[in-house]
Amino acid sequence: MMKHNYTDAALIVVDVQNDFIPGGALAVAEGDQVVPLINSIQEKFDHIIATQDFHPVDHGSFAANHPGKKPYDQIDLFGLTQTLWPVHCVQGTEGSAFHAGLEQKRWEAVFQKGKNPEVDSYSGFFDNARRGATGLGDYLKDKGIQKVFVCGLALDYCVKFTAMDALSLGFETYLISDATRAVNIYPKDGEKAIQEMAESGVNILSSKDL
Ligand code: VGL
Ligand code: ZN
Repeated sequence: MMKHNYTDAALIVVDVQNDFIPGGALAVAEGDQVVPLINSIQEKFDHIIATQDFHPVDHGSFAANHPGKKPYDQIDLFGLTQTLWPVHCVQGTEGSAFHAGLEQKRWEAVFQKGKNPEVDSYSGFFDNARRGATGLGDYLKDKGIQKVFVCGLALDYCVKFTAMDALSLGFETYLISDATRAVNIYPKDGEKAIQEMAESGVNILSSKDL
């Protein structure tokens, strides 16, 4: 694997927040294991951006807001199929905070998402209906970024959607496959996500190849 030139590259650290860490409300198995790895990966990049899942307590993706429904059920939410989640990453709570061991000193910006109660937002760029943009795409273009490297949580949701949107916006897109973990509601969801990304043109690499 060729070593990269990072002047026109950005690292996007997706949703490394307490609620996605073992012990959190929507725990991702081994989610804590990406933290030291992401800290060392950050040293390679001049541009580091983070995303933060940041829901109001009345968010439509929470099973608790749909009487009779339970987490991981699917519903129609204003015309889109929505997987229902445990209450997680509520604005201002400890669960929404970044993991305490995650290095944040060199972050340029944090893009919050999932604030509209009527639509979920897995991607750091757009909500799931693609009605609203966070500004991340324009931010990266304004900085002259051409390559986007994605890591964080969770592989089968927010990491995948962020990488796919980066690709659709014309960025050369890379998944750092050892710096992410999957929710795996169904076994192999993580593997399938990698396959789907690879087939779409996302470059899959390991942190040792950076
Ligand atoms: C995520 C489910 C719900 C994620 C966020 O960060 O992958 N997954 N909200
Ligand atoms: Zn969420």
